[in-house]
Amino acid sequence: MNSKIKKINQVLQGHKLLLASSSEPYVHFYHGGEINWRTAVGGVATAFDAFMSAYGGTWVALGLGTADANVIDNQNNISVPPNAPAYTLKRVMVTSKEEEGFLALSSNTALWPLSHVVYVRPQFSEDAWLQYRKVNQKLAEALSAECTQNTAVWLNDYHLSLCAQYFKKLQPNVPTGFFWHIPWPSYEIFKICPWHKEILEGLLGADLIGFHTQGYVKNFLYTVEKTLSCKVDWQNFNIQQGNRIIKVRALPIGTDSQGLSELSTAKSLDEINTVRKQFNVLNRKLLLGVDRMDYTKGLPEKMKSLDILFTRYPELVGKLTLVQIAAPTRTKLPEYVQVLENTLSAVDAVNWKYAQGDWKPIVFLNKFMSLKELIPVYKTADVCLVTSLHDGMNLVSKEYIAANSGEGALILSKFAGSAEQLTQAIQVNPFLVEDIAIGIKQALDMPVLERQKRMTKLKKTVMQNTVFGWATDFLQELIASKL
Ligand code: GDG
Repeated sequence: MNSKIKKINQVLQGHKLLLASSSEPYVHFYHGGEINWRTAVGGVATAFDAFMSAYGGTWVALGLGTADANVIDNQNNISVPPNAPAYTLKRVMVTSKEEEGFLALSSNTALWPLSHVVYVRPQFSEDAWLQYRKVNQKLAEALSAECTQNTAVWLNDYHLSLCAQYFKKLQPNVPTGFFWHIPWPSYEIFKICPWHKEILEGLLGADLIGFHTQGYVKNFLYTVEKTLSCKVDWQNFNIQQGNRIIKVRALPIGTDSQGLSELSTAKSLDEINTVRKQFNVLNRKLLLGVDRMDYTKGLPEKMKSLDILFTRYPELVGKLTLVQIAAPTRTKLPEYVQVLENTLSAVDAVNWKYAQGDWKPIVFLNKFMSLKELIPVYKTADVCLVTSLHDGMNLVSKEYIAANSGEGALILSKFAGSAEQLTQAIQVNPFLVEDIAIGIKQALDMPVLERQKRMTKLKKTVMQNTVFGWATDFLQELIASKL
């Protein structure tokens, strides 16, 4: 047993771990009459898959894939990863009405835009709220059915905000942790949600509530203080509700940095050259973006920044290529259709204006690439561009650092949670497109020694703050809260 798993075993003190999130790490679907599978896109699934593959345990999630129901056993379980089984995925099945209300309306068009300050208006509907409550209740019941004598439960993200309260009614003595993976907005914004009180009460069912930054913790505590009649202990960041103490902690998530670094080190010069040839950057700088195709990630702004860069510095035309991998997500929602259109028209405008010969400034790939496929690209990229308008943490910024050769530069939005830790990155305000262009110029002009120096410090930060360390700290706080 390796040391990171030993440590988690120690802190769990014999408790069986039950993890829950709305999205599942592996989705089964029909393709041409055959059953196929794919990994989920997104930070929560990626981070926990590394952790669960190493630790084992049970992960409870909604089974929304078209073939999900056809591959589970009579307990709704399936062993995953499909090609190297290491832990159990328990799928909770819901009706299409429940799915629509829960995901498309209540979560993705309400709580997601509400929590990210990017000026997309949240939309609320009574019926969606009803389905949201039902699905949270179903998940709580599925978790309760899995509980044995010594179980610890870890709930994840804004989709499950009512689950802790429902679960505690069924299993009052089971240590229950909750991690909110996106920003927590100010009280003035959060109270726009017609059910803000119910959501807070739901979250306070947990014994421990985690956020990525101290700023989100403070926003949350202030929201609780203004909304509910409980006492907030600002010195220790605890909430007192009756005779219960609920801990609220800033615990920034990390990546499997060591694993990524090892996989990256194993990539040969040939593989790096293949990436350079594939993107036509053998003698050019490779700029890289990896984002879900989401309006919070600042993709139109990133594309437009190249126009400003080339207008100000025409000598750079032909000298660099931005490869943007934009994984499709929530594709049926109008705001997502719109941001894809805006991004594509910005890509076309830049490519039409500056392309010459066999070179074009932006290679835009609206597709999913697995983390394994991303590693050689992370390793090769001279610059990584993360321009989120608002982001809970942003794991891509950390993955790039872990997998990069050591001479790359990271341009990072000031409004990503990771900006607090990654202080040697070139930090920009993506609401001002010129600032992104200035950041790119700074990265390109930076002497190699300074890039190496910054990257060495960034690597140290990322290596010291891994997903395993994060999970260990969270579980340690959780188990301690019940002692
Ligand atoms: C939420 C919060 C927070 C793999 N292939 C692709 C791809 N992946 C993986 C990346 C990375 C993950 O998806 C994306 O994680 P992020 O953290 O960048 O973003 P969200 O999905 O918005 O995650 C975020 C996170 O939860 C964890 O708490 O950091 O703030 O919003 O691991 O390797 N990603 C994309 N294309 C691929 O082809 N975009």
